[in-house]
Amino acid sequence: MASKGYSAENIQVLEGLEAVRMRPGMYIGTTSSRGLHHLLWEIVDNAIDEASNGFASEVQVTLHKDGSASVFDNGRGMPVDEHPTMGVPGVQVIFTVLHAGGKFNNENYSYSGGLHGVGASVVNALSKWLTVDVFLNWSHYRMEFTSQYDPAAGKVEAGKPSGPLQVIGNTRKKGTLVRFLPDDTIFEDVRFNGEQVARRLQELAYLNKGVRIVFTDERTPEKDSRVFCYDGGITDYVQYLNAGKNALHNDVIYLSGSRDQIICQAAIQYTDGYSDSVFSYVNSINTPEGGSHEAGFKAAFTKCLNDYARRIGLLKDKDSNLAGEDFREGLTCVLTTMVKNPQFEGQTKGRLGNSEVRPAVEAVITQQMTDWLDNLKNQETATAIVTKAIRAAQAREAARKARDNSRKAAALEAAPLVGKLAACTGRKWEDNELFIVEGDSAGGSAKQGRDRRFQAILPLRGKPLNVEKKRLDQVLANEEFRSLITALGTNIDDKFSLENLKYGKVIILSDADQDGAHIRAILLTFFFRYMKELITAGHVYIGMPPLYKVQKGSKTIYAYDDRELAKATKAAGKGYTLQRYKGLGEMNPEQLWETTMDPSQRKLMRVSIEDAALVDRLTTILMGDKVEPRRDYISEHADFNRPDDFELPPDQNREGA
Ligand code: 1YM
Repeated sequence: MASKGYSAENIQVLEGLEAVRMRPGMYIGTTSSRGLHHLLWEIVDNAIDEASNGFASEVQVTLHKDGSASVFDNGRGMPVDEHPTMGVPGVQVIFTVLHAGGKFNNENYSYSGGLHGVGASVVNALSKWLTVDVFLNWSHYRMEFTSQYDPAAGKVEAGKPSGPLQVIGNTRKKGTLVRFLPDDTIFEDVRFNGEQVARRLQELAYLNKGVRIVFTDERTPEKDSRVFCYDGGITDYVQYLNAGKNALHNDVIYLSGSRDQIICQAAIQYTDGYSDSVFSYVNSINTPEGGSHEAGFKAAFTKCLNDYARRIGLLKDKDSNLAGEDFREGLTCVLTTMVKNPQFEGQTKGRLGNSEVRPAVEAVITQQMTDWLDNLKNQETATAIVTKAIRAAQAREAARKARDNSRKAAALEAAPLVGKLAACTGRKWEDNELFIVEGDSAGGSAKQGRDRRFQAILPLRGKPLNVEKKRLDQVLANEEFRSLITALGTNIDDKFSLENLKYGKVIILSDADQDGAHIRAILLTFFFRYMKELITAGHVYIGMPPLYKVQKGSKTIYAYDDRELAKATKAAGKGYTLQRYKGLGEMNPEQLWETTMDPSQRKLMRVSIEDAALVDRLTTILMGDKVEPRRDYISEHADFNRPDDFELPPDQNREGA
């Protein structure tokens, strides 16, 4: 009986993991680089859970030379005793049964991220091999799994134990070590991006106060190793985000509390800037689209400050309340919440849906913020915040007038705009593309080379205004941006509406030099600050002109980076000519079409905001007025040309390939 039940369960187990390999997208969303990294985050999340629940103090993440990744935590160690119904060790269940996480769920684990909720077994199913070492009860245990073709079965056996749980020896260590090699027959690209991994680990370290996270990239010649550990948690995070800015007050405001089992923390610091930077998280997962927790925070924050402004007489009876956005000008805030069963909604699952969270966060923030405002030692800062908000309200009114005027002006100036913008003839906005091209001469080539049925060209004369240092009314006074806004049709800032967008793709085309990088950065900053949804909805792209042309006889190969150049010259053999393109202007219309505009051949990068907080910090550093952080950043990242160095992690879109 027992042995029959055991083998039946075994069969079911194997079928389960094979389903993951049949439809990986259903479990990890995509098999692109993002999906690959998702495997690592599944394991890291388990380790961080162990630490945030107080059982582990350190998490080590290592990218190995052989392409595998490993994660270690010094916690309790995964259970190795026999599972009551499965009859196999706990670790084996965890790695071979889909959604096994739920079986072990108890009070301690009720705040897990659960964005995809797939767990360790999915990582195993999508790996060539996976090993788990458990250090527990003074013993070192190991179990190994492989996914490989079984000729007898005529199929791939997914995540199958290579043998039983072994006892390797004695140990003083405690914890769990998981190492795995992603399967290159599943993923388009199996190389982990060290920078991306480090960035997320740093974020996790800020969100999990006091946890020491050690990141090592053994693939680099120097074996890069970095330690992230922040005793101040999100307070340190806010200071880090404000690194390039002038803070209005030194002490970060820290609010925390819980209500109805919802734990909530906020760290707040104002700067003399104008942007509104609220970064919210649920169970350590970023929610760039906001949701009920953010709504609760904003409502409470605005109400407390309005009440306070009246109490101290900065707002009079006759004055109307200040708007939430006025209190958020120059605000940097990190808001975290821990929620059981979070529901993520929206196109990119970046918004918290749980309605019970709003009143809970609102209550915590109201109570905490009221206490903070009542404290005598905070009066100076509190007054400065209200004064700044009053000025913001006045500026908002001025901007509204400017916008109305410029709307009228834009209508009057329709003729010169048409002269600049070469519109396309197609009527379907989704298919239409707007190329924003650096320089009149490249603009001319693009106009001649394009397919006018769906490609429109907007040439930019010289460098556009650096919007980071400007207010909305000044941005609107700038002719380059006015023609861009009019061309897109969406309007901007709080008047932005994606519904009126006239182009499915907005493509930035600039030269591969410092100037080009700067123009690109300015445009991205503009989109980021005033049309964020254009980016989050995936409409912004960076065109990638080739860097080299390798010609031999009548055969031409274009190379888009140094790796491709090496390949091209090798393929060409002896006697080729090499041309390095310094600017778009060096290409004639046909070449520009072939290499950069033709959807079947070109390379585009889609711009995404994966970690908006760090992007925001970088836009400030690169575009703001403090020189020093900018110089440090640029000298650290010498090759400033490629957009990934701007750290807007783009999804590499090899279109048409
Ligand atoms: C390197 C990854 O997974 N650590 C880890 C995992 C678990 C435990 C301890 C643990 C949990 C419990 C009891 C409990 C578990 N994870 C799972 C699952 N590090 C890493 N450390 N004893 C040990 O929850 O009561 C189950 S146990 F399923 F989520 F993977």
